Amino acid sequence: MTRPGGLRCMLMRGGTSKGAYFLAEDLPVDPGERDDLLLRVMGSPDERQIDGIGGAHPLTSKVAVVSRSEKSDVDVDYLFLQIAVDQPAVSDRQNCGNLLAGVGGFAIERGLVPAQDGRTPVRIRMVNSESAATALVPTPGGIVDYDGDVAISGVPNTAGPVVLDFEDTAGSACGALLPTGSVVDVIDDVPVTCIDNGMPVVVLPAAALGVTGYETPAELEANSEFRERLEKIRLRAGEIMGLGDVSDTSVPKMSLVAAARDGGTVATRTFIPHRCHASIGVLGAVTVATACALPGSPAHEVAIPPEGARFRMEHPTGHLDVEVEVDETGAVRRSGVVRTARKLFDGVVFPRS
Ligand code: NQM
Repeated sequence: MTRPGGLRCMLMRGGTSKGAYFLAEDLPVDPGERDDLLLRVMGSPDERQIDGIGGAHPLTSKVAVVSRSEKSDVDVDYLFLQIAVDQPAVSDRQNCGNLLAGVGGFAIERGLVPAQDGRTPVRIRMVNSESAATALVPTPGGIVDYDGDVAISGVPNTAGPVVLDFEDTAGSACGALLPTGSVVDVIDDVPVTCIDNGMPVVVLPAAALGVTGYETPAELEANSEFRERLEKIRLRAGEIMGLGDVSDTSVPKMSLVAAARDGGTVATRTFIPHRCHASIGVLGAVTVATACALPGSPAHEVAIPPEGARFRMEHPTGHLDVEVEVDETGAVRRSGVVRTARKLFDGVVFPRS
């Protein structure tokens, strides 16, 4: 429902990201009109997004568009849109497993899915990648409960667990888990794995780029020589991954890997793709974990493989645990993660005219 001059919107933290959640019916059907409206809602283009509700960083300039699904085997459709901060650009070329954590609760709150007493499973079609996920949302007494005692790195305070199970994520955007057909490609003398298990990512050893992989995001972002080389590799990787000219797109992401320092599987620093992530994206982490599981990959060489399926991905503000099972042929059996989400605000947003 739109209100005069405004539109219904819920602001949520999903995992380590924050975004505006809309029902599809509250937005224009035409994608061009919709994107123009969303730029005005978020306050883009402007590096401070001062005239909108965006948080002036790619991780807090995100939108989830949710609707009842027409497919019989899923409850809701979730379209993720990345709203550029300082460019007039909206992209649907990637998925977001962090905002996904809020989709189930939002769908229940908006009456798209009836809540059960205890936990409510919400089957979600991730429109960007034509893959599916099931979110288990805490709903004691039939009401979404965001509170709980689960801590995730990168978020102060605890919240209720949202268990996410993914299906068919391999080749989400590139059509194959290993879109170049190889576990290792060499670009600009750097051995890389071009891989897509829910997120197209180029996984590369930090040491081959002359950094340790333990720097802070600010230190890496300040290193312009390193960033130029990283972007050069990314542009070439985009081509061989079948993504075309990626100079203006948010994928592939670039994940540097180094030996774990804190008891985890591997240490990561991820560029998304121009800013360095404060932690790591969910599907990004699933994808890097998959690279760690593939013998012969540079990630496998530096990783300490877990005994079971749980990979602890170290990142600048802690770690993210993901579950990935790969069979002996290198095919992905299953993947999943536990996240938290929280409703921050529910109301009417007024875009600039
Ligand atoms: O990889 C950031 C995030 C993401 C995406 C990005 C994400 C994912 O942390 O599933 O969640 O890689 O742009 O929200």
